[in-house]
Amino acid sequence: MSPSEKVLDRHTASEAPADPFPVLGIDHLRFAVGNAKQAAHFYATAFGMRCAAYRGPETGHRDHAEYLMVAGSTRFLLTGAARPGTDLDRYLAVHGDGVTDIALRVADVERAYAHAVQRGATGLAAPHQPADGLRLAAIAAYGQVRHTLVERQDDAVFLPGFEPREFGGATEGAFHEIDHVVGNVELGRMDEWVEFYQRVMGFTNMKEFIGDDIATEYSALMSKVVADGERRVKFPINEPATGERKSQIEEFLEFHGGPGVQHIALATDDIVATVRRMRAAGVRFLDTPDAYYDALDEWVGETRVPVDELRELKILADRDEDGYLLQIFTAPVQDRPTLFFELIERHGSQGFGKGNFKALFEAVEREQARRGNL
Ligand code: TYF
Ligand code: FE
Repeated sequence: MSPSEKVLDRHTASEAPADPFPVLGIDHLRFAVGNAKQAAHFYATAFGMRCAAYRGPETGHRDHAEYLMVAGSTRFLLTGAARPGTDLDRYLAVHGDGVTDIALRVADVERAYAHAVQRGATGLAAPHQPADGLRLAAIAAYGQVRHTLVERQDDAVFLPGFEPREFGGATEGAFHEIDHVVGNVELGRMDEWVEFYQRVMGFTNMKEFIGDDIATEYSALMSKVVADGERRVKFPINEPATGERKSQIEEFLEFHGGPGVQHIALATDDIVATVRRMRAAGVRFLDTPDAYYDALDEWVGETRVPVDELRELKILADRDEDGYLLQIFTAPVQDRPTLFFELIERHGSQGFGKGNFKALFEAVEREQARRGNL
């Protein structure tokens, strides 16, 4: 950038209206689970996360048992029902285990909530202060997913009633942050939800998308990505596309019982170590045929990891004008073919693995066929 362009940039920046909905990042993801005690054990042993805090009947929180699992800046809040008759029971009966809240950290809850509601978002909880240095509100997103808006001072408690509880935590091969969170919505509604994030949060489209071309050829899905101006939060939104075979998105909608979070991408600095430890702990990843690795050199070239090691672990690679990335996808992590995870190690590329869509979707379809859902 030349000095004159810099001046121009500053000039336009100062005249542009301030971001009405500045998002500082994902505060945490809340998971509704059938048994939080056992889910916490899974995320500790299989994912290498550390339990940091707990609240439940023993701590005066009567209805739910909740475990806070952390890895770097990643926070998963696992919520189970500690008694019958809660809303959680009804959620679980329909949807099974899944993500119910993509909580966003904001600088000013009052302002963010007022802006969101004024722009047409459905308010689920008005701004309130449940503890010192902690202010919360909530708005509705797709399906049963909500966005809790979190304004917290660094010394605030995670949520009221949480007490320290420590177990788990891998010494190596952990991931450190959430890279993106993907939503599946009904046929024909992707653009509505893209528009929701633009209108309500001021998000913009990222250039990577999956259009009809890819949809009809392999996977029968369409996808667009929205992100905040600082690219701290990235939300791809998928919808099914009509093809010859049943879309993987339709399979999700059927088994989840409507729209919901399809996958969570976790960023790691050492995908090889992360995949090795997760495989050793019994996590199953999607398979990739050898032919993929035979051709890899031609379009991706050198990466940090020798191609033989990528082949051994079934890690995918992609390159664009900004750099490359390494990525891999787990099989679904619960009984239903719904939520799964992605591990991603970025080296410059800000994409989502466009070059891998064909290989990836073919692998997804093999899994669908194994379940008899293709
Ligand atoms: O987040 C993404 O866009 C990539 C690719 O069903 C992807 O991880 C897209 C759709 C899908 C699985 C992976
Ligand atoms: Fe992804």
